[in-house]
Amino acid sequence: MSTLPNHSVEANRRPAAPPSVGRQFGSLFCARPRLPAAVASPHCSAIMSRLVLLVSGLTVFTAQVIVQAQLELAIRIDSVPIVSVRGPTGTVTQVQWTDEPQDAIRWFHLGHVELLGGDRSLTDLGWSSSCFRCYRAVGVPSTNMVLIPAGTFQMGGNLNDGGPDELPVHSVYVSSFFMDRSEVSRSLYDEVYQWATNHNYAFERLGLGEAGHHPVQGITWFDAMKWCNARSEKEGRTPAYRIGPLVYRTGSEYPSVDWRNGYRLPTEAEWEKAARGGLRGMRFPFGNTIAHSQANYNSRNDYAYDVSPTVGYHPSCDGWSRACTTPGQYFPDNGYGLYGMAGNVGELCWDFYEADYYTSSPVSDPRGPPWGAYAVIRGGGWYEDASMCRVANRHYRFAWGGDISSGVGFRCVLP
Ligand SMILES: [Ca+2]
Ligand SMILES: [Ca+2]
Repeated sequence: MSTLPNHSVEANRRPAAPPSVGRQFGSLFCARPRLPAAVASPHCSAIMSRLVLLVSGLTVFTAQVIVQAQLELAIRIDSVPIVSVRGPTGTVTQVQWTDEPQDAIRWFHLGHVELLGGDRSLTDLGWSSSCFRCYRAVGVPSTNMVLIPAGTFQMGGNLNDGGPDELPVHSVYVSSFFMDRSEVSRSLYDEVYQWATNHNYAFERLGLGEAGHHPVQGITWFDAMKWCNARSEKEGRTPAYRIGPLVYRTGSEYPSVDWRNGYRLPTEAEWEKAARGGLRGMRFPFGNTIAHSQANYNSRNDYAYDVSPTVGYHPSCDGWSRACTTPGQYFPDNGYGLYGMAGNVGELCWDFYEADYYTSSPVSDPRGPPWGAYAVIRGGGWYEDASMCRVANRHYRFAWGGDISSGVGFRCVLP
């Protein structure tokens, strides 16, 4: 095992997010050995393996209270980088990496660390000795959520293989948010549902789901919102959805949203940015092609980008002679650490669906048209084809009247 040379360092402070918009998660401190100036540019270089990176000053969430806590991070390079995090006991942190620190959204998920006193370490097995990487640690509510960094992305069907409602491709700035790593599971749904019905909530339907660790499906749009509120209240958070001055707990009405608090459905823009996982202009969360090794969907021969050697419903369902869901973390995650952003169950969003919304949507944190008949669904489900699983694909369902679809579930975000 080699150890880092003991050398003097120069601190070089730069902002981690655009300073004018959105929330800033502390600052990235790059400390580097005294090396030629050319080394400072973020390109792969063998000499970069000598870099020492330090990150601190990040936001940690504890129930409703936002507290500032110091997270210290240190890198040691043996055969691969070993990232150590130090901070207050009980803090849950997500370690992220980037090879382009100047690009706010390209911070990728390395892993979670729960601080239990003393240093905790993660090994970056994806690193190659010729490549430069920066790391940072950010406070997250739990290991079941990841931080999606603030920044601008290109929203819409950039590959001209989708519907006209995916156009025009346009730049959208999205503030940072936390997102569930998986679709809401049947077991989490039932647990919060049980708590909710004992605390003055009333729902239109019972959630369905093939097993506890499979996604819940067959829920109404309004039940999903009330459930988000119940999840918030159960954890001591301020709920997001209100009817007038009241917390939204019963009925089937269109609520107002407190965007600063509580679990809620993602906006369509938040969902698409998260699904893209920090990649630029790709068709799927993991690249430009899709196969049954990557997602649970209905494979056909209709699309060149559907390269699955097995066709029809996912082979894990064959024994049952029917379509099915898969456990929430059955396939590899995307760059942000999210599972199931293509297929399994389609996911309800907050926005009303409007086919020409992109021609007039705001450039910063768009939240959909003010009224509508249909709710946006994203990501495609086990019964749908590869085209429906594209990150740019827009789909919808009647929003009103207790309407449900088998194969549609949701996941929550938290500001
Ligand atoms: Ca999904
Ligand atoms: Ca569509």
